[in-house]
This record gives sequence, C-alpha cells and structure tokens, in this order.
Amino acid sequence: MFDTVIHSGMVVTATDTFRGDIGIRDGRIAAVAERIEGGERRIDAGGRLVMPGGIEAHAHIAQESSAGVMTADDYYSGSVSAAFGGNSSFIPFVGQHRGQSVDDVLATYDERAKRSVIDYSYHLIISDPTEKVLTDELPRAFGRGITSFKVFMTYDLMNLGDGGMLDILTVAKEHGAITMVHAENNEMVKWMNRRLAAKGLTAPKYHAISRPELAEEEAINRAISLAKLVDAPLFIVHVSTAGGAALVQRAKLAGAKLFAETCPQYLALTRDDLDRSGVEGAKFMCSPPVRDRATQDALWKHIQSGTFESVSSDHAPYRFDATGKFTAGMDAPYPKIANGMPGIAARLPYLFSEGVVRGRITLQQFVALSSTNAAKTFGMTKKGSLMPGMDADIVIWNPEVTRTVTLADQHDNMDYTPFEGMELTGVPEVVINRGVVIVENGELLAAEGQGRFVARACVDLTGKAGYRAKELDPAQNFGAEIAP
Ligand code: DUC
Ligand code: ZN
Ligand code: ZN
Repeated sequence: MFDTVIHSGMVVTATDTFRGDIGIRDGRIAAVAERIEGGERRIDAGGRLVMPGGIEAHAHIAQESSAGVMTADDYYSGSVSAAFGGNSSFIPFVGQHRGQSVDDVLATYDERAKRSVIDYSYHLIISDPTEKVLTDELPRAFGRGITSFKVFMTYDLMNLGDGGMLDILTVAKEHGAITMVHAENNEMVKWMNRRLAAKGLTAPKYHAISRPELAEEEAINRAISLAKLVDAPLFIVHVSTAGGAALVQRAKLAGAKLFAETCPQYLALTRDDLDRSGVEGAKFMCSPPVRDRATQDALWKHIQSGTFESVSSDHAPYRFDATGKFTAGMDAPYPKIANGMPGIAARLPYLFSEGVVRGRITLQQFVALSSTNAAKTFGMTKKGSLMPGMDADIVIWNPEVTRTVTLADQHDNMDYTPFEGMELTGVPEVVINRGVVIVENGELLAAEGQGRFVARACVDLTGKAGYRAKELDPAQNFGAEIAP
C-alpha cells in the first residue's frame, strides 16, 4: 500500500527526533510509525537523519538585475544545484523592473520555471508600484498564490521611497501577503561611493566599506517603523549586522509582525575575503556586504536565540567573467561589478556542519531554519514537516561524512564557489520531492520540469500581537477611517 518506505532512520522534525519509518503514497506522506512493512521500494536510512527537504526561501534564478545582468543559473541548473544541496523546493524572485507590467513579468518567469526539477513558488519584486500594479496586478498575483512581495530601500532603479513602501505594505496586508525588504540606506551608500570614487578607491574591497553597517541598521529601523505604522507583516532579508539583528529582536519582543533571515556568507566570510589580489575579491561581493568576525559571532547568537526564522542562501550567481561580474570590463570600479554570490547547494551543508556539528544549534533548530519556518512564513502549507498528509519532501542526511567543498559538488552553472575548500561534515544523500527521488548518492534522477508551482497561503501570524498606531485607530483619531 506504499509506493516507498524509508526505514530504520532517525526522523528529525522541528520539534522531535525519533527512530521511525515513513510511508509514502501518491507523493504524500501516508504514515509515520515505529515500523512500517511493505512498500514497492524500501530505502534503508540506517545511520542517517530523515528530515523535511530544505526550502530555499531566497534565490535569484533566471533573473535580470536592474543593470540588466542575467544570473548564470536558470530554473534547470538552479534547481539541480538546490536539489544536490538537500532542497526539495525553493522560492526564487521574480523581478519587475520599472515600466514593466507584473502580469507580463510573471508570464515570462512561468515559461522559465517550467524547467525546474524541484517545486517552486515566487517572491514578486516590485520596483514600479503604479496604480494598476497596486489595485489590479498585485491582487491578481496574490490570487494565484504569490503571497510575498519584495521591495528595495536601496539602488536608484529599485528603491521605492518610504511612501511607495507604505503603499506596498498596505496592499500586502489587505491581501494577507507579506512584504520583504532589502534594507540599506540608499543615500548613505551613494555618499560613500562618491567619497571613495573621488579618491580613486574603486577596487572590489572598497565595496565592503561602501555599504556601512549603519546603512543597514538605519534602514531596518525605518522599515520596522513603516510596517508598524500600518501594522503589516514584514520580512527583513539577508540581515548582515549585529545592530540590525538586535533591532529585529527588540521589535519582535514588542510584538511586531516581523520575520527575518541571515545567510551563510555572513557567518562564513569577512571583508578580508574581498581584499585578495587583483580582482579576486569580486567573488565575495554581495549586498549587504560580508562584515567581520565579531559580527559572525553576534549573528550566531541571534540564530541560537530565535531572531531569525531562516538561514537562506541569497544565491545570486554571477560568473567571474564578462557574462556576470564583469559586464563592464575586468577593471570595472566596484559599483559596476555585479553584486551577489552563489550558495544554494552549500547552504544546508554549511548550516549543518557549522551549526549542528559544532554544537551551536540543535537538530530541531536546523530543521526549523532550513525548512519548517520558511514553509510557515511563506504559506507552503504542505511542506516543511513530516506529518501524514504533507508532501513527501524529504532529505536523507548522512551526518558523519566530511567533504571538502568543491565547485563540481555545487552542480550549478558557476565558475567559482565562495565556500571552496571548506571542510563540512554532513551531506544530503537522498532528496525526495513529492515522493520522487530526485537525487541519490551523487546522481541526479529528476526529470527536467518535474517541479510544480506551489500556490501559497497567507503568512502565518500566530503569536504576533501586532501594533496599533494611535493615529490610525478610529477611537483615537477623531474617527478617521484611514487604516488599511
Ligand atoms: N540583494 C539580494 O537580495 N541579492 C543580490 C543582490 C542584492 O542586492
Ligand atoms: Zn537584497
Ligand atoms: Zn537576494
């Protein structure tokens, strides 16, 4: 009565660890029990961990940057890389650039995404919130289960300004969607760029200081205030500073409808990595930039204490050549070098090795940070858990094997990995998406296009008290009905 039974493994969820078997039927988990007999196929998970498949909640796949540079990974290579890294679903970004219709952009990505080997949804980046977008296109996107919208507080071609952000926060809230934000103060960054350029300091390493920690802290503080004004849910992406994380922690304690993530690069790399000979440092350029050792320690403490829902890769693959980093030439100044680094395959191995193996986080926290919380925050109601009825999205993990990170193991379209040479313990051996084994012992078994679009539900705001601005409360604002 089961298509597949995974037996003899140690089942790990966001709440428990137990010796158990899992029975899969028609792509769903049909039973979880101490012992399950039968099954057309039996997979021996002895000595292994059996966990919900990773959900990569932050990736740039087949996406043009605002400068017009296309990522090296499309939905095939990006999803293959994700699968080899233990993920059974992901939520890449769909980018609306100025002047584009959201409907058209979504139609383009629907074509691109047909090649995915894992299940997928999209976060929708809004850079042009026209009346039509706000009143017509966003509700339509929401209607098809795209329940997260991302905005930028930096980059001249993306930045919405505070008013535009309030509009998006309000529309998102009205529909039960969540707004995600890239929080850096645009003017601080531009002022630093001007000062550095005036002195001719344009090598990649100066990228690291061009985007000050204060620029992130100021913008996170402002983003939280804007979201509080309209009592809307907010997700702060790629938090890179101790100060920013502390602001998130404090606002959460006060009940804000707030969520946040950090990324492995902020735990693994420092600004010294940008200070390599020639233009080598460009491999380590991302925004916000990687910081220093003290920041890494602080971010781990915030991971341990629950400031972050997720650790996401922010996979933004630009090759180390004229198609990626260097479209403006090999000697381009840092503001013209594409921003971002790959990491979708390294995310879970890094988090497991540096987190679980090093004793910084529990197995439960690993599952929560890599899968369960993303499912809850972003409305993937059938994923992120191993309960009967859920999609059979499972990773069988060998916690003992130690591997040195190589480019070949990333299985992406990149020509470098920023994690090259790191020794990581713990590898995903079998990855299953809706009951289909897509990766097994280093081999890709998935058919191109086997991934399905996941229509998502609303953000889960359980336990978030929210905030009522007096001036938006009809009982205290002379009855003005201006609240969303
Ligand atoms: N923000 C991202 O989230 N990814 C790549 C570059 C950026 O600015
Ligand atoms: Zn960003
Ligand atoms: Zn990103």
